[in-house]
Amino acid sequence: MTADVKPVDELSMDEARAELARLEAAIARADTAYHQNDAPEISDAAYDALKRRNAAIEARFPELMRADSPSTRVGAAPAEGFAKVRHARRMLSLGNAFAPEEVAEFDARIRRYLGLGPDAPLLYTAEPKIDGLSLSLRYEDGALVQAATRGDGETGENVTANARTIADIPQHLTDAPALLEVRGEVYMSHADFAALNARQEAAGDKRFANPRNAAAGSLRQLDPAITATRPLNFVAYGWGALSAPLADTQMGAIKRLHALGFSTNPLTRLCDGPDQMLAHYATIEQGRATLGYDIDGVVYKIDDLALQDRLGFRATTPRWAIAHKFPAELAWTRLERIEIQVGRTGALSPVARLSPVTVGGVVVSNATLHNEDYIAGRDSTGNPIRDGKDIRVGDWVQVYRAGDVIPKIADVDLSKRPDGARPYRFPTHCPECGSEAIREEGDSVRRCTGGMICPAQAVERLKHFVSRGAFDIEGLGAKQVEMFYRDDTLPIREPADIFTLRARDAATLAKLKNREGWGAKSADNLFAAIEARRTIPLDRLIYALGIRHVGEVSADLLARNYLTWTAFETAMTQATVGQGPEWDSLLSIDGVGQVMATSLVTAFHQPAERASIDRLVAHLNVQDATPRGQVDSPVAGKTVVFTGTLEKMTRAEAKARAEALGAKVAGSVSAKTDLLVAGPGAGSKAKKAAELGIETLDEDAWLALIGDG
Ligand code: 9MJ
Repeated sequence: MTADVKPVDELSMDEARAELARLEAAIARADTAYHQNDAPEISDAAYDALKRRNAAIEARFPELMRADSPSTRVGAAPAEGFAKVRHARRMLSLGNAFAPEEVAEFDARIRRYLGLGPDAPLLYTAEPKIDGLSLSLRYEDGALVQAATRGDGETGENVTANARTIADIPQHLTDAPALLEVRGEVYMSHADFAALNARQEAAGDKRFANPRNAAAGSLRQLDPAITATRPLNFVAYGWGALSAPLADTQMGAIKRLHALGFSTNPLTRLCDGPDQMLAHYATIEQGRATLGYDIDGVVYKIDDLALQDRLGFRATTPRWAIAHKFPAELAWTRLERIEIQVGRTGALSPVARLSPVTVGGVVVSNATLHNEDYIAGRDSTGNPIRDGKDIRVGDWVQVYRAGDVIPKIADVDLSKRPDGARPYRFPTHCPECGSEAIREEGDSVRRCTGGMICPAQAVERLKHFVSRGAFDIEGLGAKQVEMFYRDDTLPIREPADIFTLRARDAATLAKLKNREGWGAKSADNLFAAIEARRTIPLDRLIYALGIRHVGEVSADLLARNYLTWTAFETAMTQATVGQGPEWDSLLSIDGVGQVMATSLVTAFHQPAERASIDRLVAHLNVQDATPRGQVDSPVAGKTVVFTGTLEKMTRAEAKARAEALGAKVAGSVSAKTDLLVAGPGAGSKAKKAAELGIETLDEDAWLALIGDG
């Protein structure tokens, strides 16, 4: 800006509008030069002046602020990342099927759940499964207000400014429900991918491995000006929160989305059962090479939306849809060596280091070898796999990968086995701490017995502790945790140490602030991020403990069942594996089985582990959980027992409905039962409930109570 520029106060509306357009173009040009071409055309000070002038004019004329204004962009701060967005309705992933029998089983499972006979009509949609990344677009009163990636399904990244640059994404809708979240896939066509890579190469930038990576890399650009130069497509296939239904059927809803201006997949078909679904799968698979974009399977969905609603969800996937994946892609390469990684629970995992090879467009140099039986050519029950062929260092092996999963080894070419290759000897001691590694009866995995003294286990536990679903401490990721673990002046050896970091003596802290790559500001930011996590929801804490078999979903179940840390901790302390009321009550939680329950109780009774948990919790303020399901339903928190024949729904559906409304469903009547729902033929349970004075309803009264009557 030069000195003769008019002060903002003196600008007319038209002058302001014209200048904003000029500024927007100048800033976009500077962004591209800086971020994309790595060749800045103006100084940082001149760039800042443009942004400040833009912001000052917008402040005086807010009505002129454009949706794509440079001030909504984060391009100037590339290190900060995206803001997080909590999805109004979870973004789910799909369960997988690989064989035709699994598709038939999917249909049978749905019929069982809904209580439909094998001949009752049941329609499905079948559509290509695009291999891109999912995106949720939120429209309010027809205007696009937010775009978010899936993330972990609950929380994604706010990529609104970037999504606005995609031509397939309408900025405005007419005749749309007041609130509409449209979900679909962002992807890049083969032709655009090839052209982008050619441009990258010409500019000396890195090439993308495949169209999906290119699409993800382009959408997750901190600078929307770069996204704008990337040829991205969007296809709509679903929806999230809605103020009014789109249609009665999946097919109808897709047509409605199309009418609203979204691209939808023209290969979507209505099928009357597994035979037609498999026929359409075959058609799509045959046409796969000429589609012009990557797909990795076919998605089947129940067409009737009322049935989708009744079917609902399992932990992370809908019951009403499944992805039928194409067979995995294969390639041959040489096994260079086998390395053993030690995980957070002490599991010794063998990893194949391979001569790099391209499998389905991705360069693969590692594959999992699962466990020692797998290397030896047998499964966990001792039966041969790969016709009993073992895997040896130096062998030619066939690698395959399906979708996102870690590559695996499918086969060995014995004709190419080098002379003198020896069977692999699985270590009997931990390669990290030297402790004995043992294999318990019935376990396919050998585990290090070093526990807390094993540095590999301790570091992996810490990495888990700070991971996304756990404490998720900004600035303290896997890399930093490794550094702190190995640091002798300012060590973090267990989770509690994270919360004492700041309280250590001043001289030690000064060392952190002077350390290379740290500086006073990043150290202060880290302390602030740690402070922010001293208050932690119960489910995150349970998950963060890293107890075997307790994942995020289970941690959430446990939290919603016990509600407070004290209740949870007391129950785990008082429980004995295999007996007693605390044990029974733990097992009565739907989703908690013997294996998880044993693992939990054992962890709380292991003195070193227990002491470490206690040291941690002393530093925390644990937030109570809310009970499962809807808290405001008339049956929330009640224990319900179903007995006799239900006529309007199957037992499985009744149980899932009740649980979704916050009720606990038990198998037998006891003093803790609040309600008995008795259909015709109810026997001893109805009698016992009458003796105990427990309220008993018939099926219709139950449906009326929960609002389904
Ligand atoms: C893809 N990737 O093409 C779904 N998808 O539906 C289609 N993904 C989906 N549907 C529910 N066509 C969750 C994911």
